[in-house]
Amino acid sequence: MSWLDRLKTGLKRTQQRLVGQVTQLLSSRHRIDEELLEELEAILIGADLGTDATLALLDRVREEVRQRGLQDPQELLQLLADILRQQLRAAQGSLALRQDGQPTVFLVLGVNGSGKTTTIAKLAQRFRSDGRARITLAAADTFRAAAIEQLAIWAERTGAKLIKHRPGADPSAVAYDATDYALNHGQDMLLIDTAGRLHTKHNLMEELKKINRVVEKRLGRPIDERLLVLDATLGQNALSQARLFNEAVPLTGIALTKLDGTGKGGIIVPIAQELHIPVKLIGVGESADDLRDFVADEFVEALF
Ligand SMILES: Nc1nc2c(ncn2[C@@H]2O[C@H](COP(=O)(O)OP(=O)(O)O)[C@@H](O)[C@H]2O)c(=O)[nH]1
Ligand SMILES: [Mg+2]
Repeated sequence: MSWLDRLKTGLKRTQQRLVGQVTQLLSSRHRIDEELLEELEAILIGADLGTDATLALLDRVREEVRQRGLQDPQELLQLLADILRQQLRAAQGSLALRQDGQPTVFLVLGVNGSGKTTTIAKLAQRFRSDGRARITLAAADTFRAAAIEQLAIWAERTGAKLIKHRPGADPSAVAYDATDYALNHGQDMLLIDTAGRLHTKHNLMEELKKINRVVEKRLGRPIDERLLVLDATLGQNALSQARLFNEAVPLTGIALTKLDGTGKGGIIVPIAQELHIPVKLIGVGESADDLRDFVADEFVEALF
């Protein structure tokens, strides 16, 4: 299956919930009027664009309808796709990969179950086949023994070096050792896995700040990507989660996972509009091929 087909399949539920409803509305009407636009607004808010993003979008729609003198409801679908494409393009970003021979370092963050460890595994596979083959994985999620084991399995499968300590050990110490290893052993990539849950939210955020600080100190430069893995099935809650993490550790990118498991993929619109953090990766399934760079044009094409 081509990537576009995978993406279409992955976005099927979002497509039905968002575009399906809009199409239905438009075909039941004969002209564009305020009542139609209000119903459109309700659909978009309900399809996880939320109030702010929807109102901003509808402002643009109204303006274009006026300027272009549109009357036929059928023309609204194309207009909507065009506006969305523009907005999502502004939020598209690509992964920062170093070209100077120094290890590229990713700190991967997110709540439990969002997909951090599997995202790391998928990235490791991809980097390996792209010729960035010397990869170190850091098991800085020391909160659960199972998390370390899971990463160890992926390290073995992808031929990566694993740096780990005992369960319960200081995650910053793991991250420090891994950074040290990556610098001393000519590694291409260092991918740091972190915990998504501690006894309190405060502890988690303090721990993440410390990991970030310790790694950057050892590197003598900023980490290349501080990547937040966000579960798309959370819908609107993904926004508050992103804000929380961003306060602790300034994020450089978002990986939006599990788009295949949800009709809530519309959440990418407020993520793009309100967070000002580039979306770099999207995940539409469990295999390595299902995690790709986010490309706004592809996304909109698959959706519409
Ligand atoms: N359907 C689907 N499942 C995913 C995706 N990304 C991750 N998962 C699954 O989500 C579950 C939790 O992932 P994991 O990496 O362990 O989350 P972590 O706790 O953040 O490390 C696993 O079963 C993954 O296979 C995705 O894009 N689509
Ligand atoms: Mg994990």
